[in-house]
Amino acid sequence: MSDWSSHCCYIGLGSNLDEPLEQVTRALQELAALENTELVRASSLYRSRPVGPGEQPDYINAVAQLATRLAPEPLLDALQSLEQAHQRERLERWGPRTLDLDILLYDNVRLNTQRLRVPHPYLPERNFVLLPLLEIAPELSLPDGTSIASLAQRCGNEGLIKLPPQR
Ligand code: A4P
Ligand code: MG
Repeated sequence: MSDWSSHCCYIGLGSNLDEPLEQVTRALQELAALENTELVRASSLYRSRPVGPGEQPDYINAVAQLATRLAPEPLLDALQSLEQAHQRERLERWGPRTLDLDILLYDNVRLNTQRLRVPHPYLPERNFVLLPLLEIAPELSLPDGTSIASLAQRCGNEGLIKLPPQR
């Protein structure tokens, strides 16, 4: 679907509750099935140490590249419906969750509205986002020209384990 009306975007997936490997694997299939959207590429799955409050289980993270005709807000609506379908409950900020779907990048668009900030504000400091991104898009840069490779190098790979392909 890579025609003039489709947009290139990157989605961050994360889960640390109720069989996280299955949550993320299923979410990748669900992204592929979204209306007006194709899954172009998916990273490996990564196990990561939690960033956030208290004791929480490790996360499974991944990044997906989509080609979509959805504008950013309708895309966010679609992602939030998927989160709801995974029985996501919003209990506390950065707390444990069955599925978190973040729009990391959407073409070279910059948005800063109440509902949507793109590029995702924490992208530059999170290795569990940067290393999967680097795996599927090694030449990628932020809208301001900063390369993902340079950010990934700065973050390092502490607490992050790339998992072998799932059967
Ligand atoms: N929102 C704004 N911009 C965006 C965007 N680019 N993509 C708004 C998606 N949503 C965006 O999100 C709150 C609101 O953010 C949404 O209603 C949407 O309008 P949320 O998912 O309900 O809340 P949250 O996820 O708890 O907060 P936040 O600040 O989005 O947290 P993050 O950044 O998603 O981080 N540790 C590891 N190892 N791995 C993880 O994946 N994830 C988090 C959550 C914390 N620690 C983690 C991980
Ligand atoms: Mg989120």
